Amino acid sequence: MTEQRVAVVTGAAQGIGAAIARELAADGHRVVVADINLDGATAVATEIGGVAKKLDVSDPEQVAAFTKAVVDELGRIDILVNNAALVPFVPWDQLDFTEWRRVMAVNLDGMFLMTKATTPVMAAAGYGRIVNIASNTFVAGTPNFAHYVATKGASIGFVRSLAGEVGKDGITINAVAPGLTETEGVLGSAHNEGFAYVLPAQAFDRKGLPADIAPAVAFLASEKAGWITGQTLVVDGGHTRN
Ligand code: NAD
Ligand code: 4PL
Repeated sequence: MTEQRVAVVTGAAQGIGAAIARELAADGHRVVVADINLDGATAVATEIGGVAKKLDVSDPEQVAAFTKAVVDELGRIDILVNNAALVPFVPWDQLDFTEWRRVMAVNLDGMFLMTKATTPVMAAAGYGRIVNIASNTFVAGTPNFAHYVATKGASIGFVRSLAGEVGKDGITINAVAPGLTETEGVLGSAHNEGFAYVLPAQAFDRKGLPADIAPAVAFLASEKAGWITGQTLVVDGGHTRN
């Protein structure tokens, strides 16, 4: 096995983030399970021998305190997975500026704040792996959450632009774009009905699961993926083909 790394996964109390935390732990890394839901984060961290931290990624002060605490306690941050996001279902007629800003704060401000706080730590070590969790909705143009799809397209643009700036510091930054995946969040929302149109478009006739997404993230977070940066890997059972 390769050297043990410290990995931060945001929004890792459940769903895709929890599966990524499990996968990175299975690869031998020390995983910080960060989430606004501390109870859920603690359950995942206990299961995988990681560390749970309460964190709202949209709050600059919390992000600063979190980053300092991780570096003080674990000494380094080698891997950052920007997974935390709001996944709303809001048709255009009902989308107002308050709802727009709410989603931008978590999905975009959170990605910016976490990346901004972490890249100096990685640069000092001359090594880093950043993976943004985007979505295949940016490819498919899925309706009923234009604000969300805008944030996922933005996360891909961010990866493309930043890759060239952080390469000199040994840092790669890539995106993984999942398709519709059966998570707690999806099960509790109208997105659960989306499987009816997604399954016939996929190459495989079953629902995507969090464990289907995590290996792609773990690969891009590995030392082996060091020649890959600025890219987006769609992981959606063939639903979209870009
Ligand atoms: P989910 O709603 O099941 O879980 C999201 C987690 O993020 C929760 O534990 C929640 O507490 C946490 N969170 C929310 N706001 C936060 C904040 N401000 N700070 C820290 N943590 C916060 O979501 P999911 O379905 O597992 O989605 C995870 C990621 O995958 C998201 O980026 C989502 O956009 C993306 N994605 C999901 C699907 C899907 O179909 N499930 C498809 C494509 C992309
Ligand atoms: C195809 O990212 O990729 C619904 C909800 N349908 O969040 C997503 C598809 C959803 C998706 C997503």
